[in-house]
Amino acid sequence: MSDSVWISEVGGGYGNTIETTKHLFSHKSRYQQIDIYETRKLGKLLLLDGIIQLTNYDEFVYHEMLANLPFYAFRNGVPRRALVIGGGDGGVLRELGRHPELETIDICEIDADVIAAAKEYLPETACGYQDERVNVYVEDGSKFIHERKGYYDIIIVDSTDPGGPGEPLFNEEFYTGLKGALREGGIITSQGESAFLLPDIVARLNRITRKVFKYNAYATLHVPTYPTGVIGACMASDHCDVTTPAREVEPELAEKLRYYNSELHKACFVQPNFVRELFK
Ligand code: SPM
Repeated sequence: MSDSVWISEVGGGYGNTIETTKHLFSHKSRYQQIDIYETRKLGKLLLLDGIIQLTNYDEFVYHEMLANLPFYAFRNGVPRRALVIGGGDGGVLRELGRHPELETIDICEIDADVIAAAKEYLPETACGYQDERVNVYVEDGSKFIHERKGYYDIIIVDSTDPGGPGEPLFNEEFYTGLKGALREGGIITSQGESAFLLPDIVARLNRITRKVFKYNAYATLHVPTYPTGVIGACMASDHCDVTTPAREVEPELAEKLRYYNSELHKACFVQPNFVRELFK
């Protein structure tokens, strides 16, 4: 008898389906339904409210890019203070932790149960919490940023889709708050959705970041287990163009990274015509 169960994320007339072999964790937190599965081919799978957040198979793409695009685009010296909003699985923390230049790595995740579940079932990403520079705040990120005015060099918004607890992270007020939490030279990067699947949200994020910041840009990342196989990283700064790296990746780190490199940093911002149209 097979233990195989196919789990689908469906939405927008489209779906992604993954073969699972064991339901490791299921819990309704104050904010959302949290599920973790063992899959047949992709390692573990994390879903929040039925939306695919990560698999061990391809999470490195998303986490390396969200952490390293702002880290290497930063031009006011090197980044010292980083904030992650959301990202309770710890994957962005793990990537930031590879940089000894960072003195402070704060994370503001609204759902303590996501953090606890990740620590229990997803050690591959939750290992990011073991870094002694990491400070955990279980709070609403849209409020937290107002307590840290002019403080961070890079802020990474690793949100869920709009609609759940991530909803307040998709409006102009939030991005204005992010700008206020940056110090001179600061850069933000946020989960920017797929232009194939959610063009209205991609266009909205572009409109907001273009209005609030002097420079903005949209990167495309290849994440096969997200519906449509791609997702965006939305970047913005008042200080500099973010589409070229200011520094090369250190050779020892370059050997460890599986997706990010300096050439890709430049290439991921080149958009096809239908995305350029969205941004007009
Ligand atoms: N640290 C990983 C968390 C991932 N956060 C982003 C998830 C976005 C998933 N939505 C993709 C679009 C289709 N629903």
